[in-house]
Amino acid sequence: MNRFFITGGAGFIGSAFVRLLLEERPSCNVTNFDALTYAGNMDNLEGLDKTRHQLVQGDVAARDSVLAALESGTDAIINFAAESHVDRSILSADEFLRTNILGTQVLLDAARECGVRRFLQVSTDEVLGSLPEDETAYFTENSAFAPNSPYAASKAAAEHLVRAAHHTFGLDTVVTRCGNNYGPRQFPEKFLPLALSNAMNDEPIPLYGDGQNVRDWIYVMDHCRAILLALRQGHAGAVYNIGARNEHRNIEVAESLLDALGKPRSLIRFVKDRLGHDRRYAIDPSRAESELGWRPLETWESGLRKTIAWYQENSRWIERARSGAYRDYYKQQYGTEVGAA
Ligand code: NAD
Ligand code: TDX
Repeated sequence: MNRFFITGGAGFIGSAFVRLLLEERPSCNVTNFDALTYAGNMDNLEGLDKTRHQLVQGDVAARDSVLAALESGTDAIINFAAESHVDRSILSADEFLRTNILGTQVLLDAARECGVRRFLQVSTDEVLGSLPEDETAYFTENSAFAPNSPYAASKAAAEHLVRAAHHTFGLDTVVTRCGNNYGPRQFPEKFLPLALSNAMNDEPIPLYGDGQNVRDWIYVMDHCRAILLALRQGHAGAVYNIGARNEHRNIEVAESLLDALGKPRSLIRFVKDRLGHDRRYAIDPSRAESELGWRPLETWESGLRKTIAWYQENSRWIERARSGAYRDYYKQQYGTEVGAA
């Protein structure tokens, strides 16, 4: 495989994947198809080899734009494009349905029409709902779907459409389902970069509810390496759960960040809980480990160290991300201004 059509490649995970691909495959060519929404960031593409990477601004739900950008001879579509933030889906779900569901179907149709060899859907553990706080319960590839937020429901619908394209039309598809990513270039609406950027500025960290919800954290490049392996070695029609066996309660994450920055734990503020807040996510990645030979390279400690260092060295990136429309969203979500101590 040498010609890749990557959607959402200006976002957090997509841009990390483009970087990895250009490094790992010196002769590959990447079309990066991205609508450049609030979450798409040209800064994320700085320094990439322009001779092998072309950004095309376009909407995955617009059939004509997708077909115009998708060149014949494309080997694989990797679909990262999505509205990705749960809290925004609770405020308004329309864009989630359009991008995440209609957009996925448009891409599946285009893949068939243009003879693309493989379609990889980047999905999420959230399609499986919430686990009890019992450490022996894990999400497997056979767990039942139980999406609880509009975001999760839209990603579940997208997965069903991918499954249907494989079953009905024989399209070669692979689905990867990952947990909570963290690392460089994550938009500071998500918990970890929000907590980190607030703490760096001596601003409070808003913790929803009792702060005891559990997430299974993975360093973004480990997720991207798993996607690359699934693309190359995954079975047609298969689903792979990707997780680093790294569960932490939200309060522990906040405390780890504050301790690493030498900031007081008094910066933690308990705020109103998220509606329908899933209690625990935990992934069993055995299939990815045995079939793909995948293992995470970063520990929680090394991943956090790299992430904190990146945000400390890239204050201009954070300032730009925390300006403009972000300020309106922050006020609506938290009832306080960005920067309010
Ligand atoms: P992100 O919000 O940082 O980036 C999304 C990208 O998609 C942006 O560049 C945006 O401009 C683009 N986009 C949005 N709507 C579009 C449209 N209509 N047409 C074309 N491009 C559009 O998201 P992320 O955190 O990088 O997540 C990437 C993918 O991984 C998503 O599909 C998400 O559901 C999935 N995922 C994310 C996580 C996580 O922890 N962030 C975990 C598991 C799965
Ligand atoms: O201000 C906050 N305070 C807080 O306590 C925010 C934004 C979040 N939280 C909590 C909610 C969650 O329990 O932190 C946890 C993580 O929240 P998010 O970063 O919003 O992630 P989550 O809802 O778990 O979903 C993420 O993982 C799966 C991604 O955003 C999804 O795109 C991915 O599919």
